[in-house]
Amino acid sequence: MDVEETLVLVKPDGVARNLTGEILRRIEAKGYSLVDIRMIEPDRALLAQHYAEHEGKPFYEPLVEFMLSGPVVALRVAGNRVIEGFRSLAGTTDPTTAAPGTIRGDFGRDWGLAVQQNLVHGSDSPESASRELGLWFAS
Ligand code: RTP
Ligand code: MG
Repeated sequence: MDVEETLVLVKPDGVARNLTGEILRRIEAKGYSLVDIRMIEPDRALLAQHYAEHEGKPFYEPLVEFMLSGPVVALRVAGNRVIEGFRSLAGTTDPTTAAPGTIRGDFGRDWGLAVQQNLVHGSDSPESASRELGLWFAS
């Protein structure tokens, strides 16, 4: 067994479209466990830390504006190989080409905006998961 924890965010589009329950249902149906949950209105400082790797990229500012547009639901999720497993449930970044059956493939929308509204974030490595869980579940 390789039990891990990962940070999942239901982004503002997912919360606004009432998809939080559907996303959590898929996570639990896969066999992963919900360890903690918080609804958060992130500020720029939190988002700057969370998205530090993307600073300077063309989509960075629109991404931050999108993430400031409404509340986010943060999930601490545990399970065997859950970091890779959740990213598989989420599908690829671009919702237009994400496979049907994935969260982004089934529900994500590309309105031609600078940032796709792709509903969820999932940590991409054990190091990212540890760092991001510390940011979103601080204190
Ligand atoms: P995430 O971090 O949200 O789980 O998504 P990801 O790994 O699939 O994508 P990443 O490359 O880390 O990008 C973070 C988020 O930035 C937005 N993005 N827009 N317009 C673009 O080309 C573009 N590229 C990335 C998406 O919201 C993506 O989830
Ligand atoms: Mg990423």
